[in-house]
Amino acid sequence: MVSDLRRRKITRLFHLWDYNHDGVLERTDYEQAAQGIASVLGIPAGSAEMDTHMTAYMAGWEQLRQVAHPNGGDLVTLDEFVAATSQILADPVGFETITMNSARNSIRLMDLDGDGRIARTEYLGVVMAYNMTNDEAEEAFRQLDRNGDGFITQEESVENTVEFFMSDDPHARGNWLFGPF
Ligand SMILES: [Ca+2]
Ligand SMILES: [Ca+2]
Ligand SMILES: [Ca+2]
Repeated sequence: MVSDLRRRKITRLFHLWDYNHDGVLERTDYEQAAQGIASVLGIPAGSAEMDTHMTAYMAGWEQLRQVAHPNGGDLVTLDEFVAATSQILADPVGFETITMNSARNSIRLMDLDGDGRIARTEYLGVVMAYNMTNDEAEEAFRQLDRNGDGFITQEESVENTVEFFMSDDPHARGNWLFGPF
């Protein structure tokens, strides 16, 4: 059972991950997203680093597919995604995996100068690729930089991620993790 607010947030995530925008999640969505991220990060094709990156990313797809379709099946609809995500999050290990991976990935992706935190300019540069307007991106950064010091740290990123997946408070800052919801 998921509240309307959490369903809206998870729906936002579904559409971001539906890379080819055909309304279902499938293996190729994850493969293409993983390759897109690899090119943002400058990971060379065919390298050992690329293997590690792809394996880690595709494990997320396998986990989702197995929870959504324990008896086989390769397409995940929005309803199945909402149900499977709730089920994964209800398990403490699944919860820890999702929140920590998500927080770590967002820092890796956006921390262009490698200082371990996300500056406003780094954030705006990356999220504009996700169909956010400039105003939406500015508002999202303002919310996610919890103490207003101009950077999203690892700790803030973890708190935001936990709120995104678990909070039913419409004013929780972490609701903005993937933009307007
Ligand atoms: Ca798709
Ligand atoms: Ca940085
Ligand atoms: Ca901050």
